[in-house]
Amino acid sequence: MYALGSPSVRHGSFPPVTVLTKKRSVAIVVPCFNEAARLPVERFVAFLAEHDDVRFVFCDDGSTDGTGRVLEELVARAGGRAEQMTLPQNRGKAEAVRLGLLRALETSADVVGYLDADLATPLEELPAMGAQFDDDGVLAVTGARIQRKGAQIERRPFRHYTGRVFATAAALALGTFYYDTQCGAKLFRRSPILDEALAAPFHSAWIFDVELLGRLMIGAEQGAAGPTTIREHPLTRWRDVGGSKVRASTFAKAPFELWRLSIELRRWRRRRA
Ligand SMILES: Nc1nc2c(ncn2[C@@H]2O[C@H](COP(=O)(O)OP(=O)(O)O)[C@@H](O)[C@H]2O)c(=O)[nH]1
Ligand SMILES: [Mg+2]
Repeated sequence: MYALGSPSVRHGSFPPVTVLTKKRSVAIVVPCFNEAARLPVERFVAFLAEHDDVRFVFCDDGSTDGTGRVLEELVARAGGRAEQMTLPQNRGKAEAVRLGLLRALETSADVVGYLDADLATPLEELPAMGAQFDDDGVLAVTGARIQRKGAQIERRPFRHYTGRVFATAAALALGTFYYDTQCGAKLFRRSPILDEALAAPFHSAWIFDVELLGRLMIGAEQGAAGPTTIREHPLTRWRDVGGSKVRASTFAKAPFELWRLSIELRRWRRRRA
């Protein structure tokens, strides 16, 4: 067993040695909408067996394909460190993630977060992301899919290039540099700024990640107590998994959604000031 927040090294047959000493507990929300055929149950179970400081909150968002039964099996094999939340009707990823994070904050976890059910971001990326919280000023760590030598970022060219255009527009809407707002892997430290950011449903469905980051940045700017640094973590591996539920029409709506979001964030800033 070794700690999620502390990458470990193995020395021959000796037990793993923790390199970084700050151990913390992490609760990760996995939004699931009709994931019965895709959910990599074995990978979740194996990861839980190796990391005793992590738990998962699977949020079944009104699935109609038997996802609930697959999750029941997973939860039964998780040694008490996975739970299933069931929303009777489909509320969309944004609300499923928000409700899941609120549930995760009811546990004793120091860090909460979310991750796509298809494990496009592999679970093995989490320890390095979690280790970033060793710096007490860090509020959030988000995965960044940066194509570069030495990394395996497998993304279809269409998604890559539309993603780059969107990311640039999202950074402009946020008024800051941000490489990749849309990666499905994000971690947050328990803090008053996070509580505020999750207090009300998001206005945007598909680009709620940008809205959440915007709310956190506004909280930090307005001097709320606690950690304020948001870090992007360049992933070593990421893979576009087939079976996506995002329709091509969604990309067409992106500019309009971003415009609406910048108005909404201005309102949020005024309300909190
Ligand atoms: N709760 C919820 N999750 C969804 C919905 N649509 C997609 N997801 C989840 O969002 C994650 C990413 O979905 P995916 O279809 O792989 O999108 P893509 O990788 O961005 O193309 C997965 O965990 C899905 O189960 C939805 O309507 N509700
Ligand atoms: Mg996916």
